[in-house]
Amino acid sequence: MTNTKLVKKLALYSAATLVSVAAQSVLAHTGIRDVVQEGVVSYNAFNLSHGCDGNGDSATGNSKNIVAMSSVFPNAADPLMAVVTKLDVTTGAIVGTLPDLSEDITGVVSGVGFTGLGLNTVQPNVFPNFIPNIDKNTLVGAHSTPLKRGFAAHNGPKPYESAPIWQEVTSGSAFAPFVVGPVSFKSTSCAKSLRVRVAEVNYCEKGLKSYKDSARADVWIGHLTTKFNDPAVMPYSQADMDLGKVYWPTMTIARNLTTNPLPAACGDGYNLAIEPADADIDANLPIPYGHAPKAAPQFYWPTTRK
Ligand SMILES: [Cu+2]
Repeated sequence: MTNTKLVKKLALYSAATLVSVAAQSVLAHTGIRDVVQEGVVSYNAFNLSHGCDGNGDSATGNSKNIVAMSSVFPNAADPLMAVVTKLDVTTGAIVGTLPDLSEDITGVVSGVGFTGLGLNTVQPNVFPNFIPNIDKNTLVGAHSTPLKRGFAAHNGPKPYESAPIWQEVTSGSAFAPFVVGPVSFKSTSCAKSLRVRVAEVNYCEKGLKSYKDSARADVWIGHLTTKFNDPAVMPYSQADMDLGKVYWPTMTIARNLTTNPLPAACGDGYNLAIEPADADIDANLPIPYGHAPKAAPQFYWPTTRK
């Protein structure tokens, strides 16, 4: 082996070591693959990095295979369906709240939500049974298509049956793709980035009899809502909540500080975060029950159909 090849191989080994260390960390939850650059369309994805109740999240028990997922993005037309905060660029502490993104993000109108996120769906997806979440009342884009809010997917058996995401023995990545962008920062804004927090659930069990199983799902909203009210299925502790440590799958949209620098008066500026409000999560994160493609034929917790 040449020295160049040896160096390449060593680099691969250390990268693999980093990945396996990360996979065992409690922070190796479902995340979002790529940072999004300002002004660019991003073909991105959730990275479902481990199964339920194991592989680092739990001291005991094996990880279960994933059989479904659901998601909701903070892009509702009603700004009351999202929470917008300003964050200190160094500490991440919340330094303010905003009614909407109209001060900072190009194209956002005062009193309207973040419909310009540019969310679009991608098929095939992580499972063959695909359920887009569409707001038929809000038309967006050049072709006036209904606003997409998120999506769910499951592995059947109907109408299409597919393998689960295999996680029983060892953690592995599975991508649930989506598209966002382009998103740009106003030249007058002092924001350096926008952290888009997305509610996401991985399901490992389905059916009414699973509703008390703590390994039925991993719910990535980091806090309790009226419907998602079981701390056993999310990385949750009251102590963490008191410290403001709430885990979200987070997609960072980075400002281009070269072509769109902060105005001098901004100082260090701030980061922005937007997340779906609890009412939006409870309305749109559960997988609806019914017949595919509009809904899943099985019950996935939580559902209003019991
Ligand atoms: Cu995790």
